[in-house]
Amino acid sequence: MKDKIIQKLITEETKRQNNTLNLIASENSTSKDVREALASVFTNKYAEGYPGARYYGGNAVADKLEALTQARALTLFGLSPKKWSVNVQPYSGSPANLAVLLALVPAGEKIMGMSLAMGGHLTHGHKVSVTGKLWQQVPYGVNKKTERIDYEEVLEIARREQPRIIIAGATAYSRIVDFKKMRAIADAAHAYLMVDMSHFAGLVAGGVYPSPFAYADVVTTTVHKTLRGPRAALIFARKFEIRNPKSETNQKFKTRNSKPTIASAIDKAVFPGLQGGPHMNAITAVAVALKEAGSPTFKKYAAQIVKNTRALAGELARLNWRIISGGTDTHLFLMDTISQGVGGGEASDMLETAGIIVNKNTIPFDERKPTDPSGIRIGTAALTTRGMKEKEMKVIATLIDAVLKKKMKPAEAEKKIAMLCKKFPLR
Ligand code: DSN
Repeated sequence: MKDKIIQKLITEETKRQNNTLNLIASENSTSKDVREALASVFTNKYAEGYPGARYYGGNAVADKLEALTQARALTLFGLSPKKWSVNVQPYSGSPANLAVLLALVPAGEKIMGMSLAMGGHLTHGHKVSVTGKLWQQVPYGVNKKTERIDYEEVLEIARREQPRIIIAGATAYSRIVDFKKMRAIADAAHAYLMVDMSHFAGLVAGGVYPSPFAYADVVTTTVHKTLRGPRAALIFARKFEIRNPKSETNQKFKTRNSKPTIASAIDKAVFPGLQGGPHMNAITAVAVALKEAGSPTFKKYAAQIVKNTRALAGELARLNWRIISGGTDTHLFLMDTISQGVGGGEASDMLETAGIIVNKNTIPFDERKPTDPSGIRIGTAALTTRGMKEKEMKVIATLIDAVLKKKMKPAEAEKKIAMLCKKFPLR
């Protein structure tokens, strides 16, 4: 690279990623093929519109690429193109979620999502997000005792509030969501069911987390978490007519010759509603990642993620750390640090000094501020990509424990971590 300053920063970041243990639950490390696709000449192309209906010339190859990506996405999750459509253009998870809401819920109406404080995502209607400004969030959370979703309570809220859409999925919830129950709740409230599977999409693809597709009307996902692709998102939508076609929003999407479907309304909300030209290089890399995620090795990878998370959480629990909800079914868990006298922010900083990267996180019913919450979130997808297994997870739990309880100097921990990292280099 001619730009030496940028080259230096890339080298520095490569070193940082190689020499630290990444336990951030929403991150992963992509294959060389994914990165090669991202850096391809598709970055040069404007392709506003959809395959076969573009606003610029020169899109014959882009059309093939986008159609192939759509086909790979449907195949990966076992979906029939007769029943499901997929939009592969969202720049990332937040615009994907926003596009669904713009397509299906008139502004000002109620949307029901898990509250941020309980593990939900900002774009599920939190007040600081545009989704909480354009719509009214009806939040649900977890039971104080079990720290798991209380479906009876969710049903009660949905019946009372009658939201237009219910969003299942979270960013800091370690348990399997019961999609069948969420569907029954949505039906009882005459609401759409949207599942945001961003965090666990790779686990669904790998067959170690239940698929939401039998129950949801719409499924959104980012591609860069457990799915191990580039930063991008997908929206899967059922090809049925949207309900309440008399509402203003829905009329907007009605075309002269065809009745609006959920899928067509969402396509229009993505482009031209919300975005301009799709990032064709990102879509190229999505296609590569989707193929990788359909391989037998990816199935093993997904299963290993869950084993690793359970091993890490189990060992930390044995060392007397409180794991929220008592464990995990997925790639992540929340750990209460304040009960051992360490704030989440402080814990994250202490671990980073030793070379362990996590994020501070609120825990359910947190009494502290989100800027300095009571816990940390830990995920194993990135370390599993490096080839680490249960044995390494136990070592890492011991190191986390030693650093947080100040039984080991950060410099000593750093040395041990550097050795571990060297044994498991990034791809
Ligand atoms: N920021 C992501 C996460 O960490 O879960 C979600 O957008």
